[in-house]
Amino acid sequence: MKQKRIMAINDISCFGKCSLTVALPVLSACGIETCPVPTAILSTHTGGFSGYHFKDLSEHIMPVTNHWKSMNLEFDAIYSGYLGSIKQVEDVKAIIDNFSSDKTEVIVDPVMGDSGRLYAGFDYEFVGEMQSLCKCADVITPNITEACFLTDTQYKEAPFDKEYIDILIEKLSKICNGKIVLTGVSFDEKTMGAAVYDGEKTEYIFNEKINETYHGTGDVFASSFIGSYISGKTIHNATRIAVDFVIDAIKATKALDGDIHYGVNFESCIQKLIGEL
Ligand code: PXL
Repeated sequence: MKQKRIMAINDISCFGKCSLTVALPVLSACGIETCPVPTAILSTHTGGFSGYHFKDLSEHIMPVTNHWKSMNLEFDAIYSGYLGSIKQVEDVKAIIDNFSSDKTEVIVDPVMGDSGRLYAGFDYEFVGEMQSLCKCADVITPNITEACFLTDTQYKEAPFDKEYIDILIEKLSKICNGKIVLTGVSFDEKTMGAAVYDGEKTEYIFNEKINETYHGTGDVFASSFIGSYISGKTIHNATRIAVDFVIDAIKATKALDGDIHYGVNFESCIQKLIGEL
């Protein structure tokens, strides 16, 4: 069997453990060759730091992937994360068109916001563009905030009632033809996890709830989910592995009093992740 290969379209935030600095090590640990398409380089991510350096790399996205196309490279998955502009979303749609085949899973993490707010630099026009990218996906992995923006639903704080989550999934299923893994789902004070909609029914996968919001956990979730899913786990098992990986990483960070903006100590949990695959 050939080694699996993923294209990861995301930024490099050089400090702060998110996007490609998470995706590359986690997917490599899963045994998957990961080819990055960096969308931007930043000194830090934009969540909680000021004065960061940001260099847009849009002009390189199509030349990099066009070269790969000319080499007839094939990918088992295309994974898109943080995209810095409408043009970049359009480029990702073109890349999906160029590389898609029956064997290519398109996984869109519609990175746009958290805690009820859009990240710096995003607006409603971008949300509309992200909606159209979700249409091209086999799987989307929004958090509750992103699900609310994508579906024009009022944001609520956890714990949620089941009806609210059912409505979000129902609305998301209208903008995405694929499967949905909705993160940040919690129905009580003690547990938190993800809702998995496989096209027919929704199932919930929970672990302990930890009250602080650590930065980068969405990317830790998406990368470990994709690594497990592309390694052959079912969508439910891959979600279980990712939910547990995120909680393990948060606990490891909390144990060392890690700053919530500095990302989570996922490195100390990689051994266990590998053991689950
Ligand atoms: O983790 C999401 C993310 C990725 N990349 C950049 C970000 C953020 C969230 O703030 O700023 C640059």
